[in-house]
Amino acid sequence: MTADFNEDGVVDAADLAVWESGFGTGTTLAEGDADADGDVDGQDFLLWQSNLGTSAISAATAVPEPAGCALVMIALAVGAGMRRSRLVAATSH
Ligand SMILES: [Ca+2]
Ligand SMILES: [Ca+2]
Repeated sequence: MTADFNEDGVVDAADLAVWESGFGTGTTLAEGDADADGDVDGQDFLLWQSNLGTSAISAATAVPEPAGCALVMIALAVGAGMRRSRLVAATSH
C-alpha cells in the first residue's frame, strides 16, 4: 500500500494536501484513499504518516503549523495516531 496520492514517487506534504482535500469525500487513491477501502479517513492518514516516516522528510518540517495542529486533532480522534506520532517524532530528532 502507498500514500503517494499524487504519484510523483515520494510520500510528502503534497500527498497530505491531497488527503486533506479528499478527507470524508474521496473514494480513490488519487483522492487520498491509501488503504483502498473506498473512503478517505483517519486510517488513510495513518498510512500516509507511516509512509512518511520511512522517507527522509520529517513531518515537523514538511507540514505547515496550522495543518499540523489539525492533523494532531485528527490523530487524537482516530486514537492510534498518538503512538505513531511519537515514533515519528523520536526518529526525526
Ligand atoms: Ca507524492
Ligand atoms: Ca481508506
